[in-house]
Amino acid sequence: MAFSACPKDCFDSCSIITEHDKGLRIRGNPMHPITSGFLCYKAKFFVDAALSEKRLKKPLLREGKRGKFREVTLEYALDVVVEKIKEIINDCGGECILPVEYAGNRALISYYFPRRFFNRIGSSVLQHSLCDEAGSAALRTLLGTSVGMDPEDLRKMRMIVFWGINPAWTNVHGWRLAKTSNAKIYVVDPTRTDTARGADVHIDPRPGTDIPLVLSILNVLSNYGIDAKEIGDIVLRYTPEYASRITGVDASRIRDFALDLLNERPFAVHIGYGFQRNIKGGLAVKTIAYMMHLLGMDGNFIYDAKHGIDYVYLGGTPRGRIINQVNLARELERNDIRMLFVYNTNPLNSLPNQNLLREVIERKNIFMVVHDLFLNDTALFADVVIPAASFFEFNDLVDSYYHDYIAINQKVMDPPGEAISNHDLFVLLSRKMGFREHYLFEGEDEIIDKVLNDLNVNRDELYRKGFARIRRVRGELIFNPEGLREEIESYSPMEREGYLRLLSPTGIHGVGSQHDNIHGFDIFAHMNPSDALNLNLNDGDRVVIKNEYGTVETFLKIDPSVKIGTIIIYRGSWPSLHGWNVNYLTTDDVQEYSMGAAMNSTFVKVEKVRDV
Ligand SMILES: Nc1nc2c(c(=O)[nH]1)N[C@H]1C(S)=C(S)[C@@H](COP(=O)(O)OP(=O)(O)OC[C@H]3O[C@@H](n4cnc5c(=O)[nH]c(N)nc54)[C@H](O)[C@@H]3O)O[C@H]1N2
Ligand SMILES: Nc1nc2c(c(=O)[nH]1)N[C@H]1C(S)=C(S)[C@@H](COP(=O)(O)OP(=O)(O)OC[C@H]3O[C@@H](n4cnc5c(=O)[nH]c(N)nc54)[C@H](O)[C@@H]3O)O[C@H]1N2
Ligand code: SF4
Ligand SMILES: [Mo]
Repeated sequence: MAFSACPKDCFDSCSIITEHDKGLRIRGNPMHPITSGFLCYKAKFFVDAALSEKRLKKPLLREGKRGKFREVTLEYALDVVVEKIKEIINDCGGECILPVEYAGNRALISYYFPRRFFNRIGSSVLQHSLCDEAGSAALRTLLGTSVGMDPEDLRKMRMIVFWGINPAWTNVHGWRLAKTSNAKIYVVDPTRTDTARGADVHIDPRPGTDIPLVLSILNVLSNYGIDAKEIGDIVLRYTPEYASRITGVDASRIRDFALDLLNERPFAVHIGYGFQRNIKGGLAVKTIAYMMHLLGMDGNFIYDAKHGIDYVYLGGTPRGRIINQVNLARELERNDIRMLFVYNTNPLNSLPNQNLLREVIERKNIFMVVHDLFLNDTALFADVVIPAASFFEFNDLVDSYYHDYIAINQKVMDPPGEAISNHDLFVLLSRKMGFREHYLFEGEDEIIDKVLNDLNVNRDELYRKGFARIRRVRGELIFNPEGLREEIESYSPMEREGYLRLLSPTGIHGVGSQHDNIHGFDIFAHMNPSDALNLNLNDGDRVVIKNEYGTVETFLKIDPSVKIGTIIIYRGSWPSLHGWNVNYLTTDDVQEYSMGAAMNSTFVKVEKVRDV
């Protein structure tokens, strides 16, 4: 028996008990206060994925057209990569190389160690902006921090609001915490998700109208001594009746919500990542936090968590120029990046505006190195593919952006064939580059010990239980409403005549794009019955969905849980398996905060495919 720690990009960071004497079996660590002895739906596929015949075992070298390869040895593949890196550095400098990485594996060594290599060669640096970054930046401007409360304190709340998040699917242990508390549960989400169904009250604003919703709550609260003086007389305009026309939420329900926020204190708000991926998403997060401040609840949001981990030690200090992630295609168009080195992410799936991204990489003949476990869409586009290890195949530590535990991940088997962990890959690359610095060769165990020492974690306890509690670092909240009034004045709801708003939330089956190749994702276009009636569409119809970014074809599912005027296609399905995914339609426009993602501000037309 050993302890694994789930390194997927997920709030819960579960501690896992792994049996590996007869086959490989996993279960949730019963001692862990958050994991509580169970794993999520998608964890069923971790073992299948790790043992899958589809795993990459040998490096591949492109031969001719993209997608055509021959197998080579790891030694040879790394020689090709190092030669190319040296050539590019000589010709145009380290900044012409861009590591494209994200949270496919967010264990500390796997995530940070490769950065030491890229800092050493002076590469460009990817500015993460695809997930929660706009909301984080917005919170920092208002409160000085995006680090929220310890979710275990949810048990002490009288009311819990899940605002634009679907924890019944995306944060199952947080959902359990709420459901086993005595708190009244509110959900604010245009979609009638499983979370909304399980809540006491579901408020369903039109997407992108959370700001007027909050302003109308403040309008109601102004009658009860809550004075939103920092934003002047704006709240006077937002009577519940006025806001109801923008949000689609009945005025009486807005009033009830406002009074519950006033009377059911202390309350907590788990501010979702999903809903802030919209053009004014960061500002929406900030407006919610402002409302919480006025109610004296500003410490009670959940968004990020930090624990005094020394990231500079783990990854070094980046010095290169910064390239934004969300609109990578446009960045590549206007600069001289000649190599993308991809690991821990699947950009030819997860980034918006896929048509442009693929076209630019092709047109500019950008050399792509891809380190992954599977031959996914990004790997299919690569010049060199290097097989990666699964989390059963290396030692690491996993922290959490949600709770206050760090967990140990122990190696229980060797990677198949020549598959190699992130740590070991970059050690080999450093050696081949002729580098000498000790930090490029530091071993997994040495790094683990250093991190544990810094965090004051007792090593024996960690290896006995699988996890240890660490201290949340948040500091004082420093309230700064400067500019908020002007920002709110600049808000106007987005609409497009004749179009539906496309939401691309998280499905239940996988994490990001992981595992569509193992068991298949939901690839339907989900539509409310009333929109289907208007458009003369029936369940199961083949439909074409299009806008200025692209055109896709799929089947329609009539789904009353979808808000009128919107359409839902879940994110993450593999274009190479289905010919498309939702990011062939999504906008790569960015928000003001952090140049953050705004995929949920996409509009599409839907028509029936005519038989020919
Ligand atoms: N339309 C739309 N698009 C979205 C979103 C949306 O809401 N709508 N959400 C966005 C969000 S929130 C996120 S976080 C991103 C996620 O998007 P990505 O960052 O692309 O995450 P994944 O799709 O999970 O891909 C992670 C990849 O890392 C690989 N991997 C796993 N472990 C390892 C390892 O140890 N080493 C290496 N080298 N590779 C490994 C996996 O096999 C997988 O191919 O997607 C974004 N895309
Ligand atoms: N099963 C599973 N769990 C995961 C992941 C996974 O891939 N699979 N990925 C992890 C990652 S990377 C992330 S970022 C999180 C994401 O976790 P969530 O934040 O739960 O993500 P989403 O499902 O994208 O969005 C949540 C909800 O936002 C709603 N929404 C969209 N627009 C608006 C709006 O304008 N206002 C309001 N109020 N709501 C809106 C959508 O209807 C959706 O139900 O989940 C993590 N957990
Ligand atoms: S994906 Fe999330 S809930 Fe599922 S096992 Fe991993 S950390 Fe736990
Ligand atoms: Mo994310």
